[in-house]
Amino acid sequence: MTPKLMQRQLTRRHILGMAALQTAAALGFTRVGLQSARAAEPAAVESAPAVVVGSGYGGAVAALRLGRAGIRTLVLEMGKLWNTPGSDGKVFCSTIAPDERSMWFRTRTEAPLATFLWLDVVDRDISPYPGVLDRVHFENMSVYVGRGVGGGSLVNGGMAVTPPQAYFTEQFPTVDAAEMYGTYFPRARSMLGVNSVDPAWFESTEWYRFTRTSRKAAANAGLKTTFVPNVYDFDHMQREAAGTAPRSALAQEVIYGNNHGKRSLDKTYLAAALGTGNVTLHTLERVTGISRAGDGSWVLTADRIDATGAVVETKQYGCRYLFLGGGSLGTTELLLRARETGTLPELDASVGTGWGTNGNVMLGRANHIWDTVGADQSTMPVMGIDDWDNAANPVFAEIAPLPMGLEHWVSLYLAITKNPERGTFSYADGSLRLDWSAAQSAVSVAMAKKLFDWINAANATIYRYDLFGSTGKAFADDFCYHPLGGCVLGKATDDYGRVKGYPRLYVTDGSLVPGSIGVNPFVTITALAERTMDRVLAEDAAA
Ligand code: FAE
Repeated sequence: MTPKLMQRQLTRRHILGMAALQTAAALGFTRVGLQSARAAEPAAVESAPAVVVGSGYGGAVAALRLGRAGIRTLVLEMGKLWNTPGSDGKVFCSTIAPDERSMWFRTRTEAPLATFLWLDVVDRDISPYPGVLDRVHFENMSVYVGRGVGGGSLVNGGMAVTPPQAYFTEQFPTVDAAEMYGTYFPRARSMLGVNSVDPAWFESTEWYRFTRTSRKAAANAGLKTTFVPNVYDFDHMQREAAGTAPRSALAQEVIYGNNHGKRSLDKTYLAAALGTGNVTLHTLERVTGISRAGDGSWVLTADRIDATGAVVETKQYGCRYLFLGGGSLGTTELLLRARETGTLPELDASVGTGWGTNGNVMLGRANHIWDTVGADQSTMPVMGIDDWDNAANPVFAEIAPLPMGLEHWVSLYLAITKNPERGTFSYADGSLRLDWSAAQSAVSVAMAKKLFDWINAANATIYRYDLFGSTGKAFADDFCYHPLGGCVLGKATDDYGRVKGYPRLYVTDGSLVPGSIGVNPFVTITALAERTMDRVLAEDAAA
């Protein structure tokens, strides 16, 4: 096949995959595949050569590469397929008017910024529903994760950052960095649809005034800022600004989903995976158990839930190859449960260890009255303060939006610090526990504080104490966006994500990353998954 013909075919298949996702959503199917686009609901696939758990970055890469290799694959995702408009004509709700679609089975939203001027004006009462954003609570840390076809890609800020090679090598000493930076990072960026804001538009548009104001404050402190690519389509964003395209990033949409513009995984990897014709997707099915049959094949138990969260069916699936892409929390929980309940007793002792928050800390600064941030703010971050090379206090701080539709003079940041602390998961009494102390979070806070004390001193500004609850704290030290680790590459698995002790069981998601990667993590997770799939398909397909 000529490259041109191949490209045309792939595009056609990609379009078929998108059509399958759309048709299935419109008809309310919980099973999606090319068959369901053509005919009525297909027969259930109860066994397949390969099963993928979860449809975030790790799961989506696995599904596409298996499908392209001609291997019939079933993807099980506990969240919904987000493609059907609600009564307001929109698939997702905005951050300022959240409804039941916003959060995973809650009676009230739990936004990262809990208060404004110490007032409880941000969160709203909602009806329980399989909404798109979850906040999973542990004793001293809560973790935000996406739920739905596309996982975290549905709710994240789209920042598509490749880590500095030196730090990647520090974190993954046994991985060939030249191959990662020469092959897998470029492949991941291209597949994810990474692009960059036009610098001229950035300098002139009201929508990024907030970023320019933060850049000025950093420059006053002698600090370097850097543009950061994103998967949001910046041509679309410019058309939003011009009034020629429907608004999403410019309409306060992000953590509860974007109705337009964002190249989330359902538009990229997953559409292409379904387009191969070999991949079927079941939604609202939560895998609860993994065991091994006598012939060495895998047996999965899954609960199918309805929109109220009630379990309507408990199903069993069989497969020869099992890929875990449930994310740092989801995959670690499944493996720990299997080890502790004795269904996979040989799992390595390191399963559940090496977990970190990527050093996440959120904070706000109060600008002077003349340093406005603008009432109009794009929800897609495009710049970071890059002080990672400062060996005494390495920090990379994303300049985050706070789009409230009014001027509030707040500069918001998500700092990624080089916190060496690691947490450990355990599984007892049917639930996952995280051993992570407030003192471990305090390490991240101290590093963020050092950088931002410096910025405040250089600008004669102060922190905002009104954003993270009524206690008046300046640093959000009790939640993270970047859970990493729990099933670390080279420890719980071999150097390619093959789980130790169990042939044909693989991990492809953020649980492989040892707690920290120094930048926003999804490009790294995607690139590592691409590397794993290349190796596994070349070596294990006949196993
Ligand atoms: P993930 O994307 O979480 O996917 C796991 C999937 O598995 C989910 O769809 C789950 O519902 C599903 N699942 C879990 N357990 C089960 C089970 N037992 N049965 C069936 N399904 C299951 O995993 N990162 C960036 O690089 N740039 C950003 O700008 C950025 N912003 C963020 C903003 C927010 C608000 C949040 C929450 C995260 C952000 N992140 C960002 C982090 C990023 O989204 C995250 O690292 C990746 O999504 C992790 O990818 P995984 O494949 O590990």
